[in-house]
Amino acid sequence: MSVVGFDIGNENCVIAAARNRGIDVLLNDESNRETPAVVCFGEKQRFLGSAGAASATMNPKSTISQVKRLIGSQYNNPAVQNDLKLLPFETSVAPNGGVFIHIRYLNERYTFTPVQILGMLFAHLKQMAEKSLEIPVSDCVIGIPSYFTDLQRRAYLDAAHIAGLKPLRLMHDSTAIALGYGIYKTDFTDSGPTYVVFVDIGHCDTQVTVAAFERGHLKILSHSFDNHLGGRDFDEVLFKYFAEKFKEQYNINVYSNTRACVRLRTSCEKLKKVLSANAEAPLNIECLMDEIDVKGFIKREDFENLSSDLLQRVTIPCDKAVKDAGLSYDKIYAIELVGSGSRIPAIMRKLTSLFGKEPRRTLNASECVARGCALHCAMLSPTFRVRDYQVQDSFPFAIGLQSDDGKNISLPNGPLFPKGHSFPSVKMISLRRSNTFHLEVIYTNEDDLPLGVSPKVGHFTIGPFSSSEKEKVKVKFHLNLHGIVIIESASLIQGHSSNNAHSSSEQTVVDNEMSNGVDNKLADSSPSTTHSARRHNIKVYENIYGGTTIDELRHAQEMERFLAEQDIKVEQTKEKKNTLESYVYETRNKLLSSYRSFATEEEREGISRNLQETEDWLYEDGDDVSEQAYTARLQDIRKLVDPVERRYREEDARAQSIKTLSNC
Ligand code: ATP
Ligand code: K
Ligand code: MG
Repeated sequence: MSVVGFDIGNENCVIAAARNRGIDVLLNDESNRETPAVVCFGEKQRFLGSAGAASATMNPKSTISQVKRLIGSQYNNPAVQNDLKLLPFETSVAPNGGVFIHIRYLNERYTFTPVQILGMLFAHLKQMAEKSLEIPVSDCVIGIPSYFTDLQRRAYLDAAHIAGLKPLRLMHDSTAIALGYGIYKTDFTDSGPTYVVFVDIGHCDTQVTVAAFERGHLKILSHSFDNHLGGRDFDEVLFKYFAEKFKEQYNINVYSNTRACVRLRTSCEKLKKVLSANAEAPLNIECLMDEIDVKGFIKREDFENLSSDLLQRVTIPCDKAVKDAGLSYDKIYAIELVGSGSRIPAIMRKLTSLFGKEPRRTLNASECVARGCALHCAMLSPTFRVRDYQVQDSFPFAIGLQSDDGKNISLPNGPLFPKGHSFPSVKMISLRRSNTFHLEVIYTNEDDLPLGVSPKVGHFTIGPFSSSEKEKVKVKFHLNLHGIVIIESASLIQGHSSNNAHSSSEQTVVDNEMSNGVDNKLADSSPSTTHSARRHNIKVYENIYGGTTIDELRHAQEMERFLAEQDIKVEQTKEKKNTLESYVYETRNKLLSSYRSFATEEEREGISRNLQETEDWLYEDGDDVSEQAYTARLQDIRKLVDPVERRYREEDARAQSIKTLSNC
């Protein structure tokens, strides 16, 4: 059984797998360890991953990148609108409030959801992993940002299902990183926890996590983030700088030309990387627009000055994470810097002055998330034995309940799941109701959420049932392994129960934390009721705001199958065409050499003529035809060539046997 971890980045994806000897990062077709998170719609087939990135500047409008930014997001969120400004493809608002992506493909207009696009990427990565491991891949652990909402988490699961993957867990990126860091370390003492801060700067976001390590155990103390601060923002600083420069210098407005924008952004990203290792760097783009070649130049110092606001912002989530963890800077044992966006030298300097010590880079900056996920997958998988290690994660948002009338339901111990609550976790609440009722699950503190994100999670209908008087209803909530809230069950407790004494206080809560998340069997430790009580299960219907329905998911799966078949068909046709082409060249050569004495003059002429006709056909009418047409053409020539080939083989075999005999 496969044991795989996926890190889906805004820019790069990494796949790691557990094998006998440890965790390996899998290579893609280009033998790279990172695969661009790109889906490109070509003329007749999709180009995924590296192939997609290669055609990005050619077809900007049909190349989808950074889909992770759009998944499970509301189109009208101003933050999403800002992201869309940087992306060249066409979008609109979907009926559920999400994002629709519009593409011209196969001479038609196609509309996809971000879930579908991510599904395509997952399918590609799955295929890559299968090719590399030579076994089917389905069980996996997938890294996600800790700030992902319920909806984004569900969207990830949907995308994975479209691709035929079975995620055992969606795991917070930095929890995966902390696991990879802690599990092999043996120098943690018993004299108290060791506190480590993980700073992950990716392409679009920055995540900071504080973890406490003890022997055989890690506990996440806090997660914090800036989901609008990453390498991309530094590219944008350069982009704006050069766009202005070129306006003055060459009188061109890059903003008015999609392709020029894409090319300048790509060049600025390269330039930024050069500046990480050099004090200055040039920028040259041929024919950027209006047939003008542009030349530019920038010093690292100037780049750092232009980026001073961004650099300052890196400190904010760091500070918050340490505060939320209830620690002071002097308690921090180490700061571990990961994510390729952190390779800008000024970031290291900024963090050194913030923490009063230099961050380390003990982990592999681009692979640690995928490795941690694969490790966790091994821990969850029955087929692997991993050393005993406890991972206790914490959920970054407080989760609460509202009743039908929009009023907050106050529970004795604060929110249903308070901020920083460890999960997976189960809570049982008791309410007194006489009829079908509704519960709204919400994130109670909007300030903690990413900008513009709706605090509404889902609407749950509990019923139908009715009773002549208010009865006790127990609802069991589960903040599951993925960080998704579900109602696991609801039941009506009828008859007198010993607890009814305090029925004036409406709710009782029982908190049932789960250990390492592996144990799914939950003991019902609710207050016991007397013998006369009867228990009936009540139906629960969930409506997730902005979620994908079963029908939509089924449609998405069918669409993915259709698109994948189309890709295969195109690939097979290309192969058949290649086979025919090679056959033509090989036969022509053989006709002059090995076959020469086995064909009559007439046969040779006939074959030569056919070969020439086929070659001409391949350049003209036969340039782009069906798989069958290439096969039929090949069969036609073979009819002429096969008799010659047979004679040649017979003679060859005779010669061989004579040789063997004479050797005896
Ligand atoms: P995210 O975590 O936001 O989803 P990701 O995981 O794909 O994205 P990473 O691969 O960690 O992101 O980092 C990509 C970013 O790192 C890009 O902005 C890239 O330009 C930047 N980057 C890569 N190498 C360097 C370098 N040498 N110097 C500066 N920046 C770099
Ligand atoms: K990555
Ligand atoms: Mg990342």
